[in-house]
Amino acid sequence: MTENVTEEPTERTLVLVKPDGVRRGLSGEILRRIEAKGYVLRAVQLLDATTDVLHRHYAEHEGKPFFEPLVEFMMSGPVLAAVVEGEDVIKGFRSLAGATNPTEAAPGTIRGDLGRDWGLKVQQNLVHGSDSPESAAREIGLWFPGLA
Ligand code: IDP
Repeated sequence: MTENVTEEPTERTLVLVKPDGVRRGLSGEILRRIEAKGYVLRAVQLLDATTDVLHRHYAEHEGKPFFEPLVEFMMSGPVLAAVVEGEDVIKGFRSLAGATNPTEAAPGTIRGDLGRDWGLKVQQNLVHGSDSPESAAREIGLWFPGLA
């Protein structure tokens, strides 16, 4: 007798360690938390983000007061981009990351434990994680154009 097991395809998300995280030497700690949770790193690269990629990445925020300062901040130093794989990883990584504002992020989360509110126009909140399967596909294509 054969078991009828249907396997869900594994989900992928796009994670960024923003320039504040790279600058503060937290990339390793952030990747450690991702791997400790059981997620798999499929691709990782350190790069200087271009204005074109950032305008497309943050297109939904265009026109908001923090948009241009955010793009400028994201170009203030190297960014670590990663494709992370695992079951429900899109939702799961956002749980690991915590709330957008580091002051409000719960202890135990990346932003809650390691982030702080610098009182600037942009929340320097260490990480980005895709918010839906559609965003993940779009963002992975943007940051890793060669990845199948
Ligand atoms: P998320 O990164 O938690 O998904 P989003 O609302 O998608 O949050 O915003 C993208 C990024 O824009 C945030 O991570 C943060 O760096 C910045 N941001 C969002 N809202 C504000 C704001 O009200 N003031 C300043 N910066 C903001």
